[in-house]
Amino acid sequence: MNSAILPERRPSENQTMDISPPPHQAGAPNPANPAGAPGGSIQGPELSIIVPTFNERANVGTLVARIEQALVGIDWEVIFVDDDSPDGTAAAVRELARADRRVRCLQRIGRRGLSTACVEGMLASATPYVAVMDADLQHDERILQQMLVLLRSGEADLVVGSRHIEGGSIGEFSISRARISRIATKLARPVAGASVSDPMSGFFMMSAPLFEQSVRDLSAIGFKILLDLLTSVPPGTRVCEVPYSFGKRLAGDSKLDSRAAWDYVVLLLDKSVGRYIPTRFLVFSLIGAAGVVVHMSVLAALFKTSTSSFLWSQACATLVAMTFNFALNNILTYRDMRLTGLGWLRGWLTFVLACSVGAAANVGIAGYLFEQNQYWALSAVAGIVVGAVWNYAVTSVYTWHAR
Ligand SMILES: Nc1nc2c(ncn2[C@@H]2O[C@H](COP(=O)(O)OP(=O)(O)OP(=O)(O)O)[C@@H](O)[C@H]2O)c(=O)[nH]1
Ligand SMILES: [Mg+2]
Repeated sequence: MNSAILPERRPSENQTMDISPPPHQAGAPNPANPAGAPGGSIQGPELSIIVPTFNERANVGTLVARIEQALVGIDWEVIFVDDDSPDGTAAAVRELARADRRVRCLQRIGRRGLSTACVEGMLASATPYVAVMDADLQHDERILQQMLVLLRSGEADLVVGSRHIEGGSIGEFSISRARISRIATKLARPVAGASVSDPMSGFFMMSAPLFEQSVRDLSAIGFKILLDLLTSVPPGTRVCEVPYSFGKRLAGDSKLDSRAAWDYVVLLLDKSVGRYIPTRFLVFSLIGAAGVVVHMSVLAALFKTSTSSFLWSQACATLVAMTFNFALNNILTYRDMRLTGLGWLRGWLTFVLACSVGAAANVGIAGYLFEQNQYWALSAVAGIVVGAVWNYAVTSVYTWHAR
């Protein structure tokens, strides 16, 4: 078992320092893990196990049976959070729930997302301790007892199931996946800001009060809820790691794909620079910069290699670059509110209109500043910043209806 105390973090916008518990002293009551919380006054279960599911029908029965075996003597419940899986996972869970009141199903319609599923599952529980584990039996349920003991004793506020400490292993990862996992873990460590060896783990247990203190700081983007939590818990939080071997998926398919990789990049951005600049704005600006390259390529192709006039080439290049920017923003920046069908067309139109005004503002401001100070580069940058902020602000409201 490894343990670490999370260092001080720079408070993010909506984090107040007042709620931070002092570092826990052995023998003293720990505010993040109140002594006696699991004691006699608790009538309901002591531990909720949150299991996010998407197309895991074939695994849920075995998982419940294994949890039952592993948690003999502990009052537990399991909350499956299912995103309306087409394979009927929610129905299978309800079938189990009819025979066992410890099994619950939270079915979300029209939603996807592992992190948000975990957060909403934890919010649906009322137990003093909550755990998160996958449905496909890759997480070893036999360490749940040990995790709970560490929380009960006050030795830890958050216990991570780790594949990277002595006694743990990544199991039968292919060489390429092991390499990707190593790189992702390296990228995560500075962001997590703690000496946790497996911040990418999806298997952990924590005290409910600690979750309540952290939930409003979570990004809840993508797959990596533990990394998100590690950067959101108050300073002084005690983190322990318990080793386990990552198993083979019992049945069903992996949901790890390129979208999960992109979500991971966005989560890292959100947890680092996102404290200072909105992550969506950052991605929007990067795509805008890529749009400049597209614009120049189209302009060069039309103007240099055909008989098109400069103005006509410039107009075509502008429209192509705007369409490119819109399409990419729709796929990446606003992945969670992607427009399709007629909505896509309407969105494109509002985007082009908004960005045309943005371009006029850009040129107007840059021109005015240049007249005033003659610093051409500075004037141009100021124009670009104003145009980008305008484009972002207006399209977020009128194109994607983001709140
Ligand atoms: N509710 C919900 N659960 C999800 C979603 N995506 C994945 N899951 C669940 O999250 C858990 C982890 O997903 P996996 O596909 O097993 O990811 P992984 O374990 O990192 O990858 P593999 O080793 O390939 O299995 C599983 O229980 C999935 O069913 C989602 O969008 N919504
Ligand atoms: Mg899995």
